[in-house]
Amino acid sequence: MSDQPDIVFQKVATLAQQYVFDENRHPAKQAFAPDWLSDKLDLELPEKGRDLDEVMDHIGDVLSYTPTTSSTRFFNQLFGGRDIAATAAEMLACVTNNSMYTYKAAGPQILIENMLINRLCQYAGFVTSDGVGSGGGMFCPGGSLSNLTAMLVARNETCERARIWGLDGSTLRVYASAEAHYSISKAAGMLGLGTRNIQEVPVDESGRLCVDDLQRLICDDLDQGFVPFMVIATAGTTVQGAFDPVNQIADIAERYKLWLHIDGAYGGSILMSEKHRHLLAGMERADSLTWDAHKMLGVPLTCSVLLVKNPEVLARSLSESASYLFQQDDDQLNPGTRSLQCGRRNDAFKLWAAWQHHGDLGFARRVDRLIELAQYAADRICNDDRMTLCKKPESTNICFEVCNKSSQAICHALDQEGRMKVGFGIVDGRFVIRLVCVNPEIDEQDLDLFFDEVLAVAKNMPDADNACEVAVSTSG
Ligand code: ABU
Repeated sequence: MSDQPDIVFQKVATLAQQYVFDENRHPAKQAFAPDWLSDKLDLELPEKGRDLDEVMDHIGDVLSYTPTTSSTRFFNQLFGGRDIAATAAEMLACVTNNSMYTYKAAGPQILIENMLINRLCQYAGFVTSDGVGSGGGMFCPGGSLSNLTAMLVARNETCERARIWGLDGSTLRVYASAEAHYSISKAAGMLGLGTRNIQEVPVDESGRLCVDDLQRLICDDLDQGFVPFMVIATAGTTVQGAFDPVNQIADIAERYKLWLHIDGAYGGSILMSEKHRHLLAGMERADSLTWDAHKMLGVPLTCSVLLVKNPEVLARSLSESASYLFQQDDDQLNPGTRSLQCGRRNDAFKLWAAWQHHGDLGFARRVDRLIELAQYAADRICNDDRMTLCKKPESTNICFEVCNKSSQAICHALDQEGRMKVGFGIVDGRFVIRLVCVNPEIDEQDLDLFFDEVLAVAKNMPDADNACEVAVSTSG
C-alpha cells in the first residue's frame, strides 16, 4: 500500500465500518486469556519496519479482538454507545493534531473550547451576578484529573503559600462520602494532603452523604486542630448513581468556609434535563464541578471538563511563564496558561460536534431516556421473584442480586462466555450486579435480553451468598 494519506484513510474507513458491522452481528466478544491473545495477535514490536499494507492488516486483526464497548451488550462501565457526530469529529481531531495550549497552534478549536466551557458554566449556574460573564474551566484527560485539578486549586486558594513553598505543616482536611470516587483519595496522595486526611463521611440508605455526619466530623476535626478546607459532593456515585444533597452540603461549606466541589463526572449531565436537574439543586452554590461528557452524553473517551466559578483560580494555581510557548494573544486564548498539561489533545471538538447534532434538547432527551430505561430495568427486577433490587435507583445505575447466586460469578461467566459485559460492586456489604443504563441505543428489548442472559447463567450455578467479609468502601 502506498503511504498516500487518501489510500490509508480509505482503509481506515473500511476498518471502522467492518468493526461496527461485526459489533452489530456479535455485540459481545468472548473474553480471551491475555497470553493466548498476545500469541494470536503477534503484538511484538519489530526491529525492521513493516509495509503499510501489513500494518493495516495487523491493525484489523487487533480490532477484531477488541471489546465492543459501544454495543447493546456492554453495561460494564459508566460510558457506552457511539455518538456518530462526536466520533467523526474525534477522528478528524487526530488528523488535524492540534495541541490545545495556544491559539497559534489550535485556532478555532480554542474558540470552540472556550465557548463550550462558557455554556457548561451556564448550566452549572457559574454566572456573574449580571448574568453576562461566567466562570472558567479546563478540559482534562478524564474525571480523575478534573477532580485532581479541583483539589489542587482548592488547596492553593486555602493555603496561599503552598504552590511556592509547599504545605505549611497544617493538616488540611477534605470531606467526601464513603461512596466517593477513588480519584479523590489518589489526588490527596499526589497533592501532599495525605490520603488519611480524606474524611470519609457515612452515607444514608440511598448512598447519599449524611449531612449530620459531615457536620460532626468537621467539628471534631476543628477541636483537634485540623484545618477543614474542602468538601466534595458526588453527583452520581460510581456504584449506585446516588446524588449527594448539594444544598445542605453548601450550607455547611458556607458556614465553615470550605471549597465546595461537585464530582459530577457521571451525573453532571443531568443538569441538561429540566425534568431531573433537581437532583443537583444548589449546584450554583459550588466552587467547582467535574463533568464528563464521555459518560451520559455519549461523547468518545475522554471528554472531561473541570468548571470553576471564579475563572481566575486556575491560572493562579497553574500559570507558569514559558517564553518559547506563549508568544502572542491574550491568556484567554492560550489555555496552556491554566492547564495541568502542556501538550493537550483536543477533547472539545467532539463535544461541539455532538452538540451541533443534538442541540440542548437532544441532550436533555438523552438524559431523560437513560433514566426511563433505568426505571424499566428496576421494575423488571421488582416483578421477578428470582431477583432482588438493592435500592430504588436515583438515576441510571441499578444494583441487584440474583437470589442465592454469586454476583461476581455471574458477571465473570457472562464475560467468559461472550454473552455480555457487566460489572459488580459492593452495596451494604454485599456483592451486587451493577447494571449501568448509559447507552441510549439500548431499548427495553435489550434490557429484557440482559436479564434473560443473567438468569440463564445463574440457573446453572451453585447457590452462594453475596455477603462480603469486609465492609469496604464501594467507591471507584
Ligand atoms: N470514572 C470511573 C468509572 C469506573 C466505572 O465505570 O466503574
